[in-house]
Amino acid sequence: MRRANCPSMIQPARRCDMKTKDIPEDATFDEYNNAAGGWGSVKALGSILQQEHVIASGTRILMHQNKPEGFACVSCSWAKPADPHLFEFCENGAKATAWEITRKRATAAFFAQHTVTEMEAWNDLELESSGRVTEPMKYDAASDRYLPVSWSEAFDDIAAQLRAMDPKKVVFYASGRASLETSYLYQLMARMYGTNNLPDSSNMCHESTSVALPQTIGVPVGTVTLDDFGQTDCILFFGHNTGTNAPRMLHPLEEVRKRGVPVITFNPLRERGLERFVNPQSPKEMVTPAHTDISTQYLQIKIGGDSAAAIGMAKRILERDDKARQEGLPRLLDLAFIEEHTSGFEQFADAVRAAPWDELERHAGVSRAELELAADTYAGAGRAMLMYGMGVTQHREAVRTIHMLTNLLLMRGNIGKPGAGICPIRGHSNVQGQRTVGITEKPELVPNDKLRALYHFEPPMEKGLNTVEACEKIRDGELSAFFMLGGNFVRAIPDHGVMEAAWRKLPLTVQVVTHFNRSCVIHGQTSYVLPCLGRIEIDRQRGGEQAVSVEDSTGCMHGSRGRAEPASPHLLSEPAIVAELAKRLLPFNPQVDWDGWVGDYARIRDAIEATYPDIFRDFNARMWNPGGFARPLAARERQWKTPNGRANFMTPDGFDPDPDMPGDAPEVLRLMTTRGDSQFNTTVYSLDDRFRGVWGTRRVLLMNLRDLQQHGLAAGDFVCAETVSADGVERRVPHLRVEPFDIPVGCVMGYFPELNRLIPLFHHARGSKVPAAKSVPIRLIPELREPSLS
Ligand SMILES: Nc1nc2c(c(=O)[nH]1)N[C@H]1C(S)=C(S)[C@@H](COP(=O)(O)OP(=O)(O)OC[C@H]3O[C@@H](n4cnc5c(=O)[nH]c(N)nc54)[C@H](O)[C@@H]3O)O[C@H]1N2
Ligand SMILES: Nc1nc2c(c(=O)[nH]1)N[C@H]1C(S)=C(S)[C@@H](COP(=O)(O)OP(=O)(O)OC[C@H]3O[C@@H](n4cnc5c(=O)[nH]c(N)nc54)[C@H](O)[C@@H]3O)O[C@H]1N2
Ligand SMILES: [Mo]
Repeated sequence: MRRANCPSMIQPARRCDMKTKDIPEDATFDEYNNAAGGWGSVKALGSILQQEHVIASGTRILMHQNKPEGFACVSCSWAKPADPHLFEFCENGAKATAWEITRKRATAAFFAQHTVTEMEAWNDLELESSGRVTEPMKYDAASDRYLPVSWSEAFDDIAAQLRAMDPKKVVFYASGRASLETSYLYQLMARMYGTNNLPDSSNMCHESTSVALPQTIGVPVGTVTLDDFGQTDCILFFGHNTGTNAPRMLHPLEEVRKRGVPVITFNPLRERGLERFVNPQSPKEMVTPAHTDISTQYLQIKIGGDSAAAIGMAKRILERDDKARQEGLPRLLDLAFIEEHTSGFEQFADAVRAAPWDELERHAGVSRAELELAADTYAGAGRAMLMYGMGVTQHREAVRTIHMLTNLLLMRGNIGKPGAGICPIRGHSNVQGQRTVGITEKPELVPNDKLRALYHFEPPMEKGLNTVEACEKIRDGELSAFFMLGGNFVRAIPDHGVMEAAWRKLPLTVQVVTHFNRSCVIHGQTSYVLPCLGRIEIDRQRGGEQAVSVEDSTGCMHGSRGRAEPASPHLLSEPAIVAELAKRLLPFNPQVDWDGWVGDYARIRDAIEATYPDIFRDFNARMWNPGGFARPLAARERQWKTPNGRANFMTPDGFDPDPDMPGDAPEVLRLMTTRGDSQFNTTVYSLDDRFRGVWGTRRVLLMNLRDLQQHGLAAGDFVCAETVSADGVERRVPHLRVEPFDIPVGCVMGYFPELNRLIPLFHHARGSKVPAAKSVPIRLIPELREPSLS
């Protein structure tokens, strides 16, 4: 591309003296013209099985994925149908499986070869490519290496250190992968120890949902189940990259589309999976050029434009409804529903009527005509569902946006009837379930009476720390220990520059993991890495082979039985790790039979049922129901567990999606940090992002051609990205290649976690404290090229 010489060109605030070097030059960019799924998926599946050396075993194991008596996929949390396909897994689920059952091993010999300082220079892919950790390890400062340690020594020391600490200064984090059984034991241990410091990955993910929905419809989770797909007349789809992050959902979407049902998508990027899909399981589609068009209307809104888009649609519906009323025609609003079930409608409607169209268009980044068309399609549908992902939840005003999306549904009575509802698409395979069984920092969400009665202890009633609050305390040197049940916390959180430095000062860090990752490299003063069985592995305990259970995005609980031989004979299961620590940490309590629980997980499920009888009735029997069993959800029955007992319309208190974004500075761009096709969160399988045509690099910023030209940049140039913030902290990521992309003007896309250094810790959602990873104000500083590279 030629360097444009544009008169209105933005002059960089200052030049960067940084020179671009050490950049692998094998990165390529193209336009991906194929559909999602199809032969591209089959090819990708073959290469990951080969990469992890598990072609034969992987293929055998995959046949059990998401099947009755098989294992629940460790990748996304999408629903598992009662009548699974022959291959009830997607390309990315298969990648996650291959990664877990890999033949690569990070043994004691591996750790003897590499100092931790040396591994600090490794990227996420290089770190986790070391394979499965095979035995417990402890950091040794003298040799700067992780050395093997026995399980009992590790548990004794961790317990002794924790006992000497103030429980309020200890955090028990969980990533959303651990089973219901592990999660229940984990929260119980933390509470008996004396803390509600139980943040989980949901604090970086759908906590905006867990805050917003109880206020509007009185439930913390979505109301849609798989059955609703068969009965819906319209789907509104906000801020989710389905082809990559929940590909199995493309099957019900495909079925919906085959019935001619409209799907209206709101996303700054034209995500391939939401445009075209070839079902790899359909022989006909695989051998013909056939594909299914998923979206019938695609609104390429600006980053953060969702509230304005929803209000614009609501405005159109009100305008048409007002007219219908005057003319005595059928109304667009579901007046009976609004009257009988809701509160706050008039105030909401007044605010929407008063919202100026030009403001809405400016914030949404799409035209009034586009919003009106979307509204008309929606209003023409009897039953509609609304789905959304991180494009909605990871914003400063995410809670307000979810309120606005819910308003849109309530206007037409689209909650609590078949084929209708709201569907937050959760991330981790059991992130919703962990919250259900008590992993939360909010004591009011816990059945404390039940815990008291069952275990004869006084649960702590003081609010615990969520993810951002825990980070603030670590930054300020106020915490003593951080225990991680899964996850790669240090890498997943914002503000790497500030947080990595602070993390090293923590007296104790403990990580229960399958793979060595950056949070093991950036460690506390005493640091343990405790390797556990993965969910795909056979879990043998005293009472025989054990099964676990998870809750999917649609509130259905499923059993899961591991099928692969464990990666090492020295691994412990997650319930065993929690129980062994709890036994040493807590005073003896005859009400709590840690050993009995670990010997037979069915007894943990009995305890879960005793604690949550409404949700988990007949748990042990029903967990094997085909399709799982659904938790009761009041909103589905049009019962509203809100403070006022009604479904609540929420009045918008503004349209601006991001108070941190300087409105009058044209050089400031709005950055979304998002996932590529070859990663599961911070686990990076390869450097490619097939659907976006990015190959061989993750150090890239994709931007509108006009922005490139305005910045005097050409495709392939390198820049340093710098956060615009007033707190005086310099946040920069150098050596990023810029490429033109189909994205609205002013918006930029880049990858998580490489760009997390740019997100200030204070830049989080009002109300839910989810880091606002999708709207970071940045400016670009051009880099000089090394003569050899130019
Ligand atoms: N293969 C794979 N599967 C996964 C994961 C993974 O890493 N890999 N991670 C799991 C987890 S924990 C989670 S939380 C989910 C995440 O799944 P997603 O919710 O899809 O998360 P992201 O990959 O961050 O993609 C965000 C999407 O929102 C869009 N977007 C960004 N900003 C906006 C905005 O302002 N408005 C709108 N309307 N759209 C916007 C982006 O273009 C992108 O399509 O996936 C889960 N499944
Ligand atoms: N900028 C930006 N930041 C983000 C996001 C974003 O979109 N943008 N998304 C946020 C979201 S939604 C999330 S959920 C977080 C998640 O971010 P992460 O913490 O990265 O998520 P995980 O996939 O849980 O963590 C990966 C690690 O889990 C360990 N692991 C894998 N399987 C198991 C197991 O069975 N048991 C145990 N104990 N450990 C296991 C492996 O060692 C692996 O290194 O990142 C958040 N951070
Ligand atoms: Mo997530």
